[in-house]
Amino acid sequence: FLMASAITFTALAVSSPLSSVVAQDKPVIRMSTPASETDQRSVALSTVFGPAISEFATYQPHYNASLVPQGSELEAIAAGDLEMSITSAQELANFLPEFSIFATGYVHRSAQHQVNVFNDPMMDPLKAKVESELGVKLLAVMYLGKRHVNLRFPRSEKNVMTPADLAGVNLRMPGSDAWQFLGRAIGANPTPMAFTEIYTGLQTGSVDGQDNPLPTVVDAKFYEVTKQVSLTAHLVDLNYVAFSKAVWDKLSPEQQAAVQKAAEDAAQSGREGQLKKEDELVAFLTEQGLEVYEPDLNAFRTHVQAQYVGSEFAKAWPEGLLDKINALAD
Ligand code: KDO
Repeated sequence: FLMASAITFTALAVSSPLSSVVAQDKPVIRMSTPASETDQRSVALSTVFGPAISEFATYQPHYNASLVPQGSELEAIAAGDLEMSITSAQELANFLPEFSIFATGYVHRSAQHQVNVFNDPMMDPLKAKVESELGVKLLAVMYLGKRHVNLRFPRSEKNVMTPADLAGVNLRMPGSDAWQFLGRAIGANPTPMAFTEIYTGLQTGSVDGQDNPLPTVVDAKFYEVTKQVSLTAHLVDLNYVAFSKAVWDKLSPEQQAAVQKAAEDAAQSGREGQLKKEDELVAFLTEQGLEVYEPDLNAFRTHVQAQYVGSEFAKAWPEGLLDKINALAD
């Protein structure tokens, strides 16, 4: 993909019987994600975002990190090798450390809280920085769900009620500092691994478990190779719809407005789908023989928050931002 140009145009030369030649150039919007085609965010983008922009652009999704490896999407957009992705606060924090605030355990409280934070004027300087430094526009916030601890062991072997119970547990977490810190903050021994390698990692026992929201546990079939979920809800997780500013700047104001609306509508549709699945899937997982239970949430929250206070991450947070986030409604 490194050879590709900033925008790939499909040039379609049509010879009409009247002998005029019509050249129709539509930018192709390549979107790369580690998520599968059936993930609710993928479904929302292909059924809502793609059709809404089809008059002037071609939405072209690439799933399972088949185009760009997980974690390299922002660089790819910045280099003009990709037009779109759904990126995480953890990935953004690699470039702009202040984004780690949104990757911190127990900061976002719900899907609606994420939306209220994203739409608040407090986000404007952060969005502007992502645009000027990475050439990426953050168009909307997508709901990934509440991340829980999902282990290979039955509860009789490992009963996860407090962070102390995760001591020595090799928990796969995505490979960046903000993710690894969160893994340690919940008490585990985090191991970095790409999303696409988790299933095999769990199957072979190279990791003891992983953390993801229930819809992902089901979509990626992790339930086939694990025995329990402790509903820690340590991160109400999100992805931002990330769009190339170079492509954006070539669109007309009407097209820009259409892309913006399409992203917001897709995010809304994906959020509804994901919330519904989160509700339904405890029953499904229980039917599959997994033990799904609530730990001592107060113990987790208190421990995690204490790890962030005074950390390198917290030092990068703009003054007063955490208070503003906390003050917003759910
Ligand atoms: C994961 O690797 O565990 C993660 O959940 C991290 C998210 O930021 C996001 O990239 C997600 O994977 C993928 O979209 C696959 O669901």
